[in-house]
Amino acid sequence: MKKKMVTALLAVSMLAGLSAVNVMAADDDTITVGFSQVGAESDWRTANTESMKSTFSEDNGYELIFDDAQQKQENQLTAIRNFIQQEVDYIVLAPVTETGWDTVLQEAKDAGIPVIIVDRMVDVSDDSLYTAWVGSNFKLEGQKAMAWLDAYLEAKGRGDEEINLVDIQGTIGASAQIGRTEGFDEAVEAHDNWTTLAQQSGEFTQAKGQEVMESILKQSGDDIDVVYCENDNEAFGAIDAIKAAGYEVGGEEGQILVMSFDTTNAGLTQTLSGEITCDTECNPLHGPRVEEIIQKLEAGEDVDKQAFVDEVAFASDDTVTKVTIDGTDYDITPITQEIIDGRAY
Ligand code: GZL
Repeated sequence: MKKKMVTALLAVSMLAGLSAVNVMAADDDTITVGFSQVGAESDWRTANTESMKSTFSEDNGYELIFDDAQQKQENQLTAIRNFIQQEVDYIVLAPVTETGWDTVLQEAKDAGIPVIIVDRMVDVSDDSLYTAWVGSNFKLEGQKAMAWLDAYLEAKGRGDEEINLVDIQGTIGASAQIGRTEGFDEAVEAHDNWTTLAQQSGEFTQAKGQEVMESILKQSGDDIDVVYCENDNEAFGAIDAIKAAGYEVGGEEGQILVMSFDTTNAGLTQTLSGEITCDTECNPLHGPRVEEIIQKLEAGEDVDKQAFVDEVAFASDDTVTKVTIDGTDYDITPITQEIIDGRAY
């Protein structure tokens, strides 16, 4: 039952001298969570949704109201307003893009409903409009991937070669796209012999990734050395397009080197085969992390405003097994079937 309704009912019952505590106790323990999810655009998103649904289950003491926004912000705004109307105890938002949230988050704040942001970030004028955020450092993901590329090409004797790169971006304006593109752009900027041939959104989907890759291949297929896909599903589509156009994917000279993000099971399987040469993790298992925030809030404890998830990276071979970003070392682990079998998503 909605916490506020339970509280009001409890007050009325006590005034009327009715012993409604048992009924209240049962209902009062249930925490109602309204979750506005981006959509179902990728394997990563599917794993993220599963993590949230399995965490906020009835057996665990929650009532989860789940809404799939089909990658449209207007659907998320509608869902949040519905959650407010239903007087949920908490609103969890996985925002499709960073901007456009101030008004609706003010409505939630005015209704006294804490909002927890998960995965991508919101860009709001007043950070009191959300209680906490948990997600990834997307720029660091991009920096790790591009540092791996730099070391990999160097190790292959291609450090001074003219390298042409394609960036198949994620949904424009999403934190994951902003950060991964920043990591890409900064690395290209730092290499006089690296050139960005094309940069276009694949919307984090396989179909759009394939469509964009097909178009770029038509224009400059023979010139492409590296394709940086901002998630696994774009990489799956890009690889299909590259092969269909008669090119080879792989890390050797003359092949098109494909990089990716998310380290989903399917992505790591294609890393094991060598079709993806480097897959940088973006961990989707946010259910327990969000629950920890809610349980702390329930207990009246302080929570961190922002919490970054520690993440790793994998490669198809052991050419490069470590990169250093701003003085911190990060392992790049050669992928094995055993690692794939042992991972939770
Ligand atoms: C990253 C997440 C991105 C994934 C994509 O945290 O927002 O959205 O990288 C997903 O697979 O579509």
